[in-house]
Amino acid sequence: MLLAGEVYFKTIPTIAIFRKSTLFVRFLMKNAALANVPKHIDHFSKFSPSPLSMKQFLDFGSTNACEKTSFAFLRQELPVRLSNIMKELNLLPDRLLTTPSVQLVQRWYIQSLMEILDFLDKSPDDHSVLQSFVESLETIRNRHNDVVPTMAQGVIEYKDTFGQDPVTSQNIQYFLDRFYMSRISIRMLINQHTLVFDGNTNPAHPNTIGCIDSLCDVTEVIRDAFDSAKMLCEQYYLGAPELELREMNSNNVRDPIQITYIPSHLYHMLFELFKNAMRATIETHEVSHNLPPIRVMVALGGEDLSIKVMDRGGGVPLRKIETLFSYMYSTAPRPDFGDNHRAPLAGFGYGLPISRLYARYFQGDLQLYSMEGHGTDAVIHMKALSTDSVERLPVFNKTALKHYKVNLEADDWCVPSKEPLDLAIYRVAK
Ligand code: W6P
Repeated sequence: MLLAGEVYFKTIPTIAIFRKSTLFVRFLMKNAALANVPKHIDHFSKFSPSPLSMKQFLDFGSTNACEKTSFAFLRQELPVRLSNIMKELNLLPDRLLTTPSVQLVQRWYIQSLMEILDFLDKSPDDHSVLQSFVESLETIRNRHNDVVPTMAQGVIEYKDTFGQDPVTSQNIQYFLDRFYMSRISIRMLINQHTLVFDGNTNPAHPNTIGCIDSLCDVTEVIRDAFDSAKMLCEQYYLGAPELELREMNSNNVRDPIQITYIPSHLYHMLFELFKNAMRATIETHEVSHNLPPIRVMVALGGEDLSIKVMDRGGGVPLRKIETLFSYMYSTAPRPDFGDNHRAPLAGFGYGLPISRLYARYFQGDLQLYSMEGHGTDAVIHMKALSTDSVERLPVFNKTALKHYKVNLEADDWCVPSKEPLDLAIYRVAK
């Protein structure tokens, strides 16, 4: 192929030769860069990611820090976070790693890593460098928009070929929880940098820096999320339960409940919980005329801010609660919703496990307490103090590595037998 090209060059005008050869040189350089990627991943994965606190995020957006500082931090920290998780991606079982979907995601990560590494030898004092950095981050963010559905497709491809079993499900759960947490954190860094340094401040929200609101009005977000879920619910079911909201600010009963938080993350979690609560309520009260309301309790203490969403939707047996958070058991091929069959309100995709990751990302949690026969309480716990709100990040180390090694040892809990034990064989002669 190369020889044929050389022969061809001789017969075409000089300008075309020049163009062809630059393209060829670029092709060679791109491949050289690609060949060095594993070395870079090895290098950057030796560093632990540096978790940021809410205060540090806010400082990057105020007078304490400047774009140059943020640039210098990100061109190191983004490769560290990318490389740490790329190491784990590489440890997935071959049967999953080699699916077309997972291969595609892996190429996106490699491409994005290379684009950021390009900035390592550039000067933070050059204004055009800072500008093209913002543009690169925006390109990278868009490239990774569909990571979640693409990985879900990979899991479907795996299930179609190999079926599902508890061990694989557990391994996929371990990996995807860490992978999506890493993704949430990387997008957070990118969003903060691009929002803060695109030159516009948001006059409607003077308390916001990037996507963080230092006075996030929790009650307002609850009402917004409820109203959106209610609109969807009314479209599907021609009715929706009402909201009954109570709040308790133990610090000062009269004060509104406000914390430093990312309103979009809180909205995402609440919207998901409300959709589930509404679906359960409607589906267990179809015949009855009055639906029991969804009751929400918000409590602010000295350490925690908790939100409990209570439905009377019949509940879920304890055995099935874990599967609500399972990536393997909750991925089904998206049904082809025709004109008169719409997507169900809730229960498809990764809504709950990813909502739990949003809660955990800043040291909180999301838990379900259900009573089959009655209803479900879903609780979001968040840190009330911005000093406690620090990113919770996966790190690739020996402990993580162990999780990817096949464990052939027997479990340390008995497997319950399906057959009742025949006590006759233990009967002793008198
Ligand atoms: C249910 C199942 C569920 C999941 C998440 C939140 C609320 C509910 N209610 O029945």
